Amino acid sequence: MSRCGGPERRAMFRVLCLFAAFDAVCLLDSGMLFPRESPSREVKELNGLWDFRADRSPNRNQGFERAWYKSRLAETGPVIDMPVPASYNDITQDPALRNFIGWVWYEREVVVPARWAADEDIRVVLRVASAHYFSIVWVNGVKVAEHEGGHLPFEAEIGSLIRKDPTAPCRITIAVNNTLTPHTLPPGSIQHMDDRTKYPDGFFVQNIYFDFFNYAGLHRPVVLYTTPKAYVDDITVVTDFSDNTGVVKYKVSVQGAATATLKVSLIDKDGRSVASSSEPSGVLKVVDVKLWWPYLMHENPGYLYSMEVRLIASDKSSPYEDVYTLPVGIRTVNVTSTQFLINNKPFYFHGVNKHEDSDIRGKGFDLPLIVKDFNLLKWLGANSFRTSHYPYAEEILQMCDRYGIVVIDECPGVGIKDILSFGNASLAHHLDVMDELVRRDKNHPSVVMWSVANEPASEMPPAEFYFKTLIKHTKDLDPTRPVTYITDSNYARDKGAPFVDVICVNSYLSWYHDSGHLEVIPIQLNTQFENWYGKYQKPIIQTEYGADAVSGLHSDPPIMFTEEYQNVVLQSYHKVFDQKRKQYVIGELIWNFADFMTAQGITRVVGNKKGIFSRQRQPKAAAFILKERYWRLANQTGRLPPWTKYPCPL
Ligand code: BDP
Repeated sequence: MSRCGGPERRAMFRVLCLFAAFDAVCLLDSGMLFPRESPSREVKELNGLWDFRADRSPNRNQGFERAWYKSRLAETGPVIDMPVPASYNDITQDPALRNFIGWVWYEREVVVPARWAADEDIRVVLRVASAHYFSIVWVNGVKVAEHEGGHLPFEAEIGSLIRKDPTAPCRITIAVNNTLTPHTLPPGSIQHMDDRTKYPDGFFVQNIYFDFFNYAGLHRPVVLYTTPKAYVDDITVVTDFSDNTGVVKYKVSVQGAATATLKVSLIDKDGRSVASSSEPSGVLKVVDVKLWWPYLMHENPGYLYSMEVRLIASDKSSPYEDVYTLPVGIRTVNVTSTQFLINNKPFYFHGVNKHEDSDIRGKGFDLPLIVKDFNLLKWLGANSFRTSHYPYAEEILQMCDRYGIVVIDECPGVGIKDILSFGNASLAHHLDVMDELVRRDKNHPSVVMWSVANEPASEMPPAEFYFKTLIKHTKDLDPTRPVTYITDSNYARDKGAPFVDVICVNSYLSWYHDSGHLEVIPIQLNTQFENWYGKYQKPIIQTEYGADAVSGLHSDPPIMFTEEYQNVVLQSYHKVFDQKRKQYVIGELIWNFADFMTAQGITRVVGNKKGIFSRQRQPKAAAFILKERYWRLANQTGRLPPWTKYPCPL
């Protein structure tokens, strides 16, 4: 099983970091490079239909008792078709599966190319990009991996198992359990209802403290990929520039070779090599550098070089060669007491909060939806988003890199409300998750800040130690990016704010408080900003604000849940933002980009309706208000070429 290490490794890791900040990110015990094809690597996607069965036994344990992984799933009971990637919840007509809690079983037989099995010098790696929440993986009945956490990838090398019987099909079984406990991220709890006058036998519910549906299953691609025995295991880049010379500090880690020769080349978009080295770590200098700029801040946003790492290992008779190519954007990020600087220029976040969420697929990875969303972001003039409330698919971050969309990368620390979730077990897991997140996303130029949590109960006494430790750990992992968490607590009682680099505040004025009273927004929002800035003198992002609006519901004068009310809430906030962005407010992210599914409850009408687009990505009136504003802001705060002068050409 390949996971970031436990407490001992972390202790060692922290000590080392004090001495070598740059090395810090390289010390995770193995890399998690995105699987890419290259002359030395093949990728085989296992997306498609898998056999599926939910374990409906009372203790949800029959699959283990009867060892469902030992033979074909269809031999131990009924199976249904389940698409991968997708959440399983909305695929069938069965309400029990929609709301299922416990183990579900996926299985698929794969034909492995004969040469993969024949060649002992090929590593065959099984990679699961996201299985929510806890998973166990078997290959031909042998357990190969176990992973906790629903949003980050894990891998297992399975070459030796395939070689045991190269002619047999390779049967992959994945059991996934969506049960959340006070120590998982996000936390939850199971409540058994034992009053038999009210509830049927065995009745229990999953309590969650976050506002989105707890979709589950194999959410992102499952792939097999190969590398040679000696291979590039990880690459870390940190970039800088001075005048017009770009600086790429890099470190390559190699596995499987006692001795190896490396060739590292940085190649520009025209295919020219602009710098090279043969050292495993070093500095590449790029003359006349083309910096990575955010969308609408430069006429050529999202410029990426390719770092080609070529490894030749010759510890055997025949040399191995491995080639891995990493996209690299050269940019810097800095924070002052009033500004967020990208490439030393003030950057104002005008963007959105999103969810991975859509009809039928739930949280399943879906390229048509993803590309549509990027087209909507461009249309809107949004330059940024936050991955509320968990890490998104790597393919989404790759698009952000290419489009120049700036990302606040959030871990699944949402709904940390219970005192039990501030204990040592929770903190240890939270540190592990940050290890995994930074390991996966450290090289994306689009990622400019880490968010370690959303709206925790940060006024509770243990929050001080918890966030001090967590934020320090994250800074040790990556000294190059600011770290924050998102707060909705009171500025005077918030225990973690002293440790964050940027204050990120959520507020729902005239919605959850003073409902219907739009007139309170200017005064209360002004007070909110003055209080936070007055106490901490750190720049502030309004990371959430908004109001539910049911598409097509109208009322003038505006009343709650109509498109008009949502408009006025937004416009009232905008007036205050326009005053405060001259001082220390450095961004505004609307809640939410699109309507999304939630648990059922009396405040949600088939989900949360605070989207400026419907769940089907059709605009509400608010989308046009925001579009007008964002393009205007881009013209005032960005450096746009004449062709993008407002009104936008789209
Ligand atoms: C915020 C949460 C977000 C919710 C939103 C809302 O961060 O997850 O969806 O409130 O209530 O507090 O719409």
